[in-house]
Amino acid sequence: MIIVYPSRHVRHHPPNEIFNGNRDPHEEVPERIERIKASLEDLEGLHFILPCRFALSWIERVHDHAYVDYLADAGRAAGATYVYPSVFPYGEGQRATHPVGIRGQYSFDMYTPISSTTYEAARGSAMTALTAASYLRRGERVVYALCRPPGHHALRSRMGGYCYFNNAAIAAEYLNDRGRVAILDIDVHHGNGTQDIFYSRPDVLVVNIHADPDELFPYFSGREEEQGKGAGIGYNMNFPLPLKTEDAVYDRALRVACARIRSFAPVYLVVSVGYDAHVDDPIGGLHLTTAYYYRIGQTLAELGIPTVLIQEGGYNTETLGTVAQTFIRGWIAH
Ligand code: SP5
Ligand code: ZN
Repeated sequence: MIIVYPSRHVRHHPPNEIFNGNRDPHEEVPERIERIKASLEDLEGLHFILPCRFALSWIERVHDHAYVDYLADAGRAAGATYVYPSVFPYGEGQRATHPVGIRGQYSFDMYTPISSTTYEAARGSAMTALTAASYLRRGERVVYALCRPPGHHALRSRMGGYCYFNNAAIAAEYLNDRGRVAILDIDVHHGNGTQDIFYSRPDVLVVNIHADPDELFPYFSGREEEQGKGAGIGYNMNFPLPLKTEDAVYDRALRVACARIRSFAPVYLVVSVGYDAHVDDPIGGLHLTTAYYYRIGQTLAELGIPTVLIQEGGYNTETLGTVAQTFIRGWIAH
């Protein structure tokens, strides 16, 4: 198995997030990916590579050019300080080069920050996903992209939920040149960005298993009745689960999700892998065990579809490494 690791992600490290008016420590830290990588290094037969460069046009197959530009510009304006959509003025010595309303136009939440390092990190994360996808197109069966920052909340032209570019959607678009692609999202949060990007499309199936959005971020999407629109009706599927759902109930949803993916018969599978459905995650809400991640790995590998794994969330830096390693061991052992 090839693991793509974006070494430059470490430069994106927002110290805080502003949530419900509080300045909390930021959960989406560089250590997440470092822990996962370190733990995977203990496994035999994995090959670690750095991302390659791809044209920006691959990102712009998914994201509006104006949004991509904004992210770069606003980052330059912010400088070294992290700027939050809900905090204005920007900070000492900083000048708003964009009216604050523009920030609202390009954000769907109030706490995902930008600094001068964000654009480069987000681009590197997208390149990580593209690199993984390119190995798949060259015949690899499974490639794991350790993307950071994550991507599945990012809309065509809005950031949010710690996400800037939608890495899974970018990989899926790249792979879609060769035929139908299915995306399965097992992050505990609903992948609203991925759903929205492909909502009208019958050639990309999007399946999401997540905690009930009445209870958990992103709150405004992820309901069962969201099934696609126009030509895309029937090609979006949501499995919202009650808080504290344990392995057995989750597994029933996973099996229905896999049956739908099989019937869709995709050429490629993209999995948005979050480890935040784990019982020990600080911001999740589901109660999956470490051992169950072995079963998830096995179950997905058994689909037998060439797969790119895209890292999304997972915030307990103490357990992340073990959970990721267990998931990959399950995959390899299937
Ligand atoms: C990719 C991904 O998993 N994004 C998740 C975004 C969820 N954001 C919710 C923010 C609320 C958490 N803040 C609580 C801080 C407690 N220390
Ligand atoms: Zn998440």
